[in-house]
Amino acid sequence: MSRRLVPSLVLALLGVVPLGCGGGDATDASVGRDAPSAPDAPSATDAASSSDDTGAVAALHGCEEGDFQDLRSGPPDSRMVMVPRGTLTFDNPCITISVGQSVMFMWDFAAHPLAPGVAPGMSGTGTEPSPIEPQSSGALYEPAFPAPGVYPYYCTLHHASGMVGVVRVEP
Ligand SMILES: [Cu+2]
Repeated sequence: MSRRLVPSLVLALLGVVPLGCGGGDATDASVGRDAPSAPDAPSATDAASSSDDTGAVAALHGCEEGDFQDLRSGPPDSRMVMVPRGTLTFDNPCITISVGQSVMFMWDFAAHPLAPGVAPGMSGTGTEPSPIEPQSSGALYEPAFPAPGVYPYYCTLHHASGMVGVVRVEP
């Protein structure tokens, strides 16, 4: 059901992305099984299944090189991250934008407080300072990213369940 909420652009991009964010053997198996039957959104499902990953690979918040959705050339409202209803995941956890662009974080921040940086217990390092500021109320937050870098973020309540993401900002 959550896949219906994924923007069509993301679905289109997923068609050329081999793997979601989870990595590892389980991801390979699930993608292979799901692909023929439905245009699934592996990034959303894998974010939940990656909660057991301990960051053994050098992927920040589970986002490996091939996982990043390139949103640089789309319209502004394509650069969006949401929380599909009934899930503890971000629908678009690994995205690439250009310097000067912004990202629309759209969900209930009281239910899923947003924090910048690497989630507790996860490995990796993000670019500092991060333009992402903590949010604990409201439902729309649209920070601009004026400097290139890799900016991780997470839900302070559910990061252990996979509510983590990364905005990669290219020059
Ligand atoms: Cu949450």
